[in-house]
Amino acid sequence: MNSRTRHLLPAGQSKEDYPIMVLLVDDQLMVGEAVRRLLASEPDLDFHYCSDANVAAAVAKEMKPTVILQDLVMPGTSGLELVRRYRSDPLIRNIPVIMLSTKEEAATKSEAFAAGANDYLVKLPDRLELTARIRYHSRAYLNQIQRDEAYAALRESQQALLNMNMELQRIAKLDGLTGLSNRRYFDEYLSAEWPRAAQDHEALGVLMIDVDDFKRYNDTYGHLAGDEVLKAVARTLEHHCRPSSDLIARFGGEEFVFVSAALSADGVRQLGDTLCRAVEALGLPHRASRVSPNVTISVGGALAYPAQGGTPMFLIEAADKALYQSKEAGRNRTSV
Ligand code: GH3
Ligand code: MG
Ligand code: MG
Ligand code: MG
Repeated sequence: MNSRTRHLLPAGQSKEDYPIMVLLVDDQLMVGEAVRRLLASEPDLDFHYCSDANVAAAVAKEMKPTVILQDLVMPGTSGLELVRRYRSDPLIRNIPVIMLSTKEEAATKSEAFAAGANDYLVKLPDRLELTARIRYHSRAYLNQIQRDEAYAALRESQQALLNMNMELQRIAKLDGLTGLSNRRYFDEYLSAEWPRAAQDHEALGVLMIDVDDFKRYNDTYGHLAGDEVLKAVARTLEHHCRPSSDLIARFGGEEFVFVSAALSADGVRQLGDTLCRAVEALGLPHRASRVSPNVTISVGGALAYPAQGGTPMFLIEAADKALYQSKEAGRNRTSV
């Protein structure tokens, strides 16, 4: 039983134990008594009576009957007007309405159906016919609620699947340790950025970033401490990444890669220097390092103009060569 049915039926009721509930709206108390007597011998029918047209809609909303027997001619608000009122209220608009009237003209009946009535009986109807129609309309109504409920549950589970799918797609792009984009997403991103930059006649800058003497770090402080260093370095690199033009990813192991569509060759070098200084300034002790008492990185940068040809792979290889030069030249520096 979901929220939808709970709001259509009174609290705590399920469809199975929900009796057929009849609400008679008729200004004549004698009619009210007569219908009560007609239905008294039907144990599955729960009878309620309202003589005041002004409160009928409110009573229906409160009671949520499975069928409304609606008098046609009432002082003040007419029966047709009341039917229209039920139909305009989302909480009760689907409750079936059987019109009760002394009028037998086809035109009157036609008008009642046009206003939204489901059925029309001439007063006072025969007990067998009245109860048959009450049961028929109530059952149809309760079945409709059940279909709505099943449909809502289906929609809910479809939405849950969609959400799960979106979450999986998001996670599939991320590196588990650092939360940065992973290698797979980096490759995808660069393959898409390349033709985009070619079309816009923009340059693409790539910086390969590698933690210095990291094997020695692990050997000295342990692999778990090494993981913490990778996370701290990742946060620092991420800090310099502008989402509108840049992507920072974990390339693999202790290597990261930065790609930017907003850099000149000078910009690549400056960004590399900034990143080197920022990581060293973290002050993460590295007593086994041959470079510095703190953890440092080396950076290799390269710039390409995709409009002039080439491939993303050449750009990465160029940055990798520059990184090798930084390592050769003593580490904790940038080469372009
Ligand atoms: P260099 O300055 O030349 O880069 O020396 P290096 O020791 O950093 O380079 P090397 O390639 O010899 O070693 C890289 C080390 O990074 C070895 C490997 O165990 C470690 N490493 C790679 N991935 C991880 C990781 O996810 N966590 C930890 N703690 N260590 C990692
Ligand atoms: Mg009347
Ligand atoms: Mg390495
Ligand atoms: Mg290294």
